[in-house]
Amino acid sequence: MEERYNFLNAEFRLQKKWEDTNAFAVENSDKPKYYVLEMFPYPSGRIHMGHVRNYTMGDVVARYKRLKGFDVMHPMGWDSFGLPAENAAIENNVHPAKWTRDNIASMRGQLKKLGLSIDWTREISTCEPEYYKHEQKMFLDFLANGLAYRREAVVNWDPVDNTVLANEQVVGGKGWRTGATVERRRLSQWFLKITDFADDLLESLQALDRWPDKVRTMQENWINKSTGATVKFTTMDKAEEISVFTTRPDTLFGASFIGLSAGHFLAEKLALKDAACADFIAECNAMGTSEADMEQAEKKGYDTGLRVTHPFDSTISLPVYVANFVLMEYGTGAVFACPAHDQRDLDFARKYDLPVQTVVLPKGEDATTFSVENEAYTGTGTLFNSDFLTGLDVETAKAKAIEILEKNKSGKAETTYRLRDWGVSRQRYWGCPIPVVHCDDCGTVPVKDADLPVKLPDDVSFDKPGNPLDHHPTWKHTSCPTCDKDAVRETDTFDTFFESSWYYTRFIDALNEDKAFDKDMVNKWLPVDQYIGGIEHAVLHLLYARFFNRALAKCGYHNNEEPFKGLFTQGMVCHETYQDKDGAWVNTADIEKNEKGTVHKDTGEAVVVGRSIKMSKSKKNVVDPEDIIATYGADTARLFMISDSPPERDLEWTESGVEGCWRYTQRVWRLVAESLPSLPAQGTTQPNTLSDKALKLITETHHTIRGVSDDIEDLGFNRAVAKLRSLTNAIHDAKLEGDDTWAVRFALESLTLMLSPITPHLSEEIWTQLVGGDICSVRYPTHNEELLGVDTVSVGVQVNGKLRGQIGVSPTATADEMTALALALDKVQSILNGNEPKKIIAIAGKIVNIVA
Ligand code: ANZ
Ligand code: ZN
Repeated sequence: MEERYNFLNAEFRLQKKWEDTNAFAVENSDKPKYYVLEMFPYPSGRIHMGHVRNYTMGDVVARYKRLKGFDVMHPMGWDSFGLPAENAAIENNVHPAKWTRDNIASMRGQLKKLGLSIDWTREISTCEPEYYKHEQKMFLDFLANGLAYRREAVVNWDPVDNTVLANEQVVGGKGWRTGATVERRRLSQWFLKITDFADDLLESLQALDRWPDKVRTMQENWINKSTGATVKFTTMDKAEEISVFTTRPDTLFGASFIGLSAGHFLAEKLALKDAACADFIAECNAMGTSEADMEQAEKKGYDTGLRVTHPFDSTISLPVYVANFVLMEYGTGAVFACPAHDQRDLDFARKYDLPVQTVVLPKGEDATTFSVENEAYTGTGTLFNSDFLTGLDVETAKAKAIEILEKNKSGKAETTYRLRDWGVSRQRYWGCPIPVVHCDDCGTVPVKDADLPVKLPDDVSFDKPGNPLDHHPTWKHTSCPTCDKDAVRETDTFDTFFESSWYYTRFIDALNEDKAFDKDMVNKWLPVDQYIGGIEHAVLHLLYARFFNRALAKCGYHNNEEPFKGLFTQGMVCHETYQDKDGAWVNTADIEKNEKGTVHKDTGEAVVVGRSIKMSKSKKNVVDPEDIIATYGADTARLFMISDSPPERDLEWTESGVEGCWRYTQRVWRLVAESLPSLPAQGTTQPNTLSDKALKLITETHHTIRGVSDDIEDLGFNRAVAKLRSLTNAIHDAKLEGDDTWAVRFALESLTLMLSPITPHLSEEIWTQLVGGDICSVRYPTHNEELLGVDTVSVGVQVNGKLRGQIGVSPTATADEMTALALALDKVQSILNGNEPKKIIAIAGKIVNIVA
């Protein structure tokens, strides 16, 4: 064996071999299946460290499961529709299709350099008609099954991208991509009936026990089921009826006004005759549409002059305001306000000098003195000042109020969700055309199956603002599928979340030309066993996909409902930031650290070192994965991506960390190279007599096998790496000779196999020398429970003198090994928060004390 490991040679050669033999093709055998998937990338042009981390984690799982005897599906594709391609077309005069395909080609090359064990025969790109024709068919099936519909709606309009945004794409009143303040418009839009599944989507979260709690909570809050009542208020002249949704019917006796949203039909009706009302509505419409905006904006209203009668007492009348804090798309778009017990209502009432009547008395308060000034009381208590509800607790009063409302026919129990139907129409070119035609006589007519796909035209121009499909001279002119008269195509395209809602299903049968996929194959392969991606998709993509999969099941496509059995959201990759004396960001690549400190490598000028934050182009703190792979090799990059921090946490990129990983790979190689000449032949049976030292090494190896398997099953990659490093030290330190080298071979073979999901090139090279044959066809080592029994001791880990955890180690574990395990504990990592410990005191077999 050569003395040094030449990664350049090995990685290039092995990647070519894997590619030529399609080494990671799905077998479709009778082995148990395992489907591991990372969220597929948008083809922006270059991969970044976030991708490297994400795909490394998935690949470790994929390779591990293969060694464990599973038939593994690990595919890759491109989420390739979307606005950046159109923006590139506008800015650089390149066709979106060309821009996208070129980017895919370069990113594919970059991903291959990582040595990912992907079945590339399943590669898909969502912007190709071979992909999107199937989703056009799905849409037609949704239409036929009542899961898609068109209606006029108040929409979020992004004035920069000139398109509609879904509620999920409006963040703090701004477009999620452009940051522009979103406006409201009324447009006819296509919707998917996600609300049909609201209860199921909510209830089923309970069973997703391999999802992070925070993602489940976010979805729960997004769906936000509210139980309460709708209450009807009639104007004094009985001409109009206003229905409101409330979760607090118990507080009806504290009502002081009715609030209409600016988009409420009655508000619009009044505006026709009342110019001041119209002005106020226009003012509301210029404001952001999100709840956060409404929450923050100063409460404002317009008194319409209308008065309604109280449903419980016809002698009470209430004024009707148009109010800027009432949302159009929630409940009924109208509220009754009880200022004493709702903060928004209180702010409004104080501003317009409306009555504030308390009706819920907190425990321990006196009814004669309790009052509300500027802070509403929203807690529980006993009803008072409330006629027949007086004396009841809040829950009982709610039920009683509903009972009376139902009896009087002035209201009824009601459940509402915050979740809205998913608006999927976008006024953009680079998306999947919505396969319908508008006919003057027949209305909206679906395109015939036989005429799918409705392909995007290639010859488009971007010289006018707005939708190029709409401007195209001929594309939209067609004939009606029903009556054959001249008709016009829908020129809107689907929201690109449409494509990502089912791509994981297409991978299962990616080459099927006739249909989206074979039902039996999908029934076998779904759900995805382990899905890995960013937390930013917690409510958008992950909720849409859960819905879409259910909708497909309902249309008979397959029998699976929940698409992702296990979900893991990885942390971000961060790096220090640098600024020059004028505050301008300095590229990480231009930095040099020398005896003068941190300086610009060309000018020698000192730079200010800033906080470590998520790598981003705007802060210029990115490290290009390709540079790292070229300098250190893919295995080092992979190892570093998973070894330093728990995978759900942010990872701080440091040059020294990468170098440490590189040295470790060299160390493993050297250990094997130096041991090999004295090892017994491969397959030799265990000698009858082994020294205690050798037996200890065997036991420790079994411990490591068990620990590393458990860690990888739990996605605790950093802990697994710590154990592997510790075993490497143990092999080195054992210095075994003669018959005892049997134990060294056993330990080295096990180590190589355990490392192979993480550093596949290095491991395969070592395996060839150590054993021979194909490492991919070998099974993961199994531990022998009998050998483990008594042989661990539990050692306490202290940080700054406080006990923070326990590690299980062999009684012979060295201080260094214990330290490595202690540092890998989540608790310890979180206390260190990315900083190096100031001091570590470890006493073998007793304790590890870390000074942070
Ligand atoms: C009267 C009331 C009295 C309310 C009280 C609260 C406290 P969740 O829990 O989020 O579902 N609401 C209803 N529709 C609304 C709309 N379109 N825009 C803004 N607010 C709306 O919230 C339900 C409560 O939010 C409802 O209960 C209603 O105010 C308000 F002491 O009705 B409540
Ligand atoms: Zn027609």
